[in-house]
Amino acid sequence: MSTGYVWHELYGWHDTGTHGGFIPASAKTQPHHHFESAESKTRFNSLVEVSGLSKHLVRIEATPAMDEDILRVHTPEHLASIKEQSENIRGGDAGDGTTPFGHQGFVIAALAAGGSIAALEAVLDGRVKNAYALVRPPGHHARPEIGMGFCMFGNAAIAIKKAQAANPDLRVATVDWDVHHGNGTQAIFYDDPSVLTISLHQNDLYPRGTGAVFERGEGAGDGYCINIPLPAGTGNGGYQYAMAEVVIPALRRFQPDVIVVPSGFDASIFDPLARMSVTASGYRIMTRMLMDAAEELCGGRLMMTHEGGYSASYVPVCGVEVLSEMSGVPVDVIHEFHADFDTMPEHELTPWQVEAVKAVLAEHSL
Ligand code: 3YP
Ligand code: ZN
Repeated sequence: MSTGYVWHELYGWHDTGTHGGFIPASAKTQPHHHFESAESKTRFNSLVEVSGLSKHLVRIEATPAMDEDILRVHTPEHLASIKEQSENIRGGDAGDGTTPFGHQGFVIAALAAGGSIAALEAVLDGRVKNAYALVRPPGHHARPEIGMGFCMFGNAAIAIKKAQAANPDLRVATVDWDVHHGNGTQAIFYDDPSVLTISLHQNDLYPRGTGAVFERGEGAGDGYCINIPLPAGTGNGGYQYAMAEVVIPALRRFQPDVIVVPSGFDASIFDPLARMSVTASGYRIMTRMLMDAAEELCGGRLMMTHEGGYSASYVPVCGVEVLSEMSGVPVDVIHEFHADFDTMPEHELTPWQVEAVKAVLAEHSL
């Protein structure tokens, strides 16, 4: 069966303005890109085309999320604030001062949430076996009342809530492999036992002070939130160990109907915003592991929705490797230079990575 793919040109038009990274441009900071610029994503989409993958994928059309979809996750105040600032010719900020958007930014943010919705619906309808929504702006940091960390609306959460509105019995597991903590998705489902949220992230990178092992859900949701903070420097070996020891057993215990992956490629070895060392082949292997789990547990149903990843040259390679694995369509995008990065010493599992994973196993009796 087939793999769905979402991209819309407007995702490349989400305007984060001129910054020095995330510092606003000024007489002290020469205007340059915001970290969350379009480039890594437009180049990912370009490589999907040029690699030949796109003709084997099922295009899924993104339509804007409706207000009622956004309001299943966000407060009316947050939605109103985005809409209002969106009218401003200079746009605005989604809440934390580092999440800028341009004039009519609401339209693009609603389309990003809508892309995640469309991809999840296609998987649940059985139109496709699995799907990748290459959306922008990202979503996993957005909390009900505020946007943050480059995220305006919680794209994955909005898609999940909409699917559950149509089918109240739907059990969803999220496996967030973006290098940052999926704090927004976590907060939205914190007391909800129907959605298991798992986040693998660099320990205490962003947001600071969230994503510790002891954050495990509350009330009826206690135990249905699993945080896997990994030490800086973790490479393919540490990630695969965490997947095999924690993620896969937790998925087996939960028995989801579908797996949703907030997918950032900022744990990659070339990312400027984090200090991990995952390579494109590492992402491919993690994809295989999730596909096998999905096959075993939920008819192969797997949806990925794009989050971070800031290496304009490497994100496309990681992304296309993931899509190639998901679709079973071979691609030839790995330059021979990449082999060197797959054999670096940081891919070996270390005792302190084992410690970090064991702490999660103990917390969750896995
Ligand atoms: C947000 C502000 C500082 C770090 C940045 C992280 C954005 C991201 O990729 N989140 O997944
Ligand atoms: Zn990230």
